[in-house]
Amino acid sequence: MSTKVPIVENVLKLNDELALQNRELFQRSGVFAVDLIGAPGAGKTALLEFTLRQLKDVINIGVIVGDPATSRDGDRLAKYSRHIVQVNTGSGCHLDANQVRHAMDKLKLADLDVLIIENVGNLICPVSFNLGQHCKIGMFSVSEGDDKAAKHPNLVVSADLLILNKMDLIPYIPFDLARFRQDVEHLNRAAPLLEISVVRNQAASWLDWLTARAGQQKSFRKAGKHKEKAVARSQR
Ligand SMILES: Nc1nc2c(ncn2[C@@H]2O[C@H](COP(=O)(O)OP(=O)(O)OP(=O)(O)O)[C@@H](O)[C@H]2O)c(=O)[nH]1
Ligand SMILES: [Mg+2]
Repeated sequence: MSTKVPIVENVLKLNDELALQNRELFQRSGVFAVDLIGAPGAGKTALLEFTLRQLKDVINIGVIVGDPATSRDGDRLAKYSRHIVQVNTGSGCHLDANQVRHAMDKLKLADLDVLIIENVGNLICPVSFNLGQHCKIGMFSVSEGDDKAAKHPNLVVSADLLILNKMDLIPYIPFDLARFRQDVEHLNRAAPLLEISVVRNQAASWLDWLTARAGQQKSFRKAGKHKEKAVARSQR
């Protein structure tokens, strides 16, 4: 009877410890890491294809992509970057810190500015598992219906950035945009909400956000390195 809750707690505790190690590796490599969470079909991989295409001469992006059974997303992304690792989770409904750690072993972090982790399509399970990322992104799309932010408050509350994709479909399907915006604002005023359409290549706000955050991470690392050198000099 009493074993059930402690087992779940232990799993999350172990995951948190591994996530901390992942975070240290990201910090040391100066890599800005994001966890992209959204429902199946929200357009996560489409957004990453667009991003890799648009930013290929600007920043080096690696992707770890989680999927229960196929390498299809990884194959799509491999057309645009050699820094792609596909993780099959089988019956698992989310990626965990250990899977990300193993996938990171297949990447040269030192060559990257940004690592995007496309989580398994799911709005619930991935939210509880810290991967060591700097930012968590919650992605919704118009075709899922305007009630999804309200129905999945844990994702909205914990996200650093929210994306609403498939804005091109607004004229064709019932979607109360004002209500969706209101639900998001009610749950999380701090996270920006970016309304985009990947198929129309209308996602400049996302590219701006990503490049700005990647730049901040790089300067943070440079400042850290200067500080380390200054401390080493003062100890000589
Ligand atoms: N209309 C429209 N369709 C889009 C847009 N972005 C993506 N799609 C389509 O949505 C479908 C799902 O896109 P994916 O990128 O595979 O979605 P995903 O979130 O990666 O899905 P999973 O990996 O299965 O969770 C594809 O048919 C895309 O072409 C968009 O902005 N507008
Ligand atoms: Mg995908």
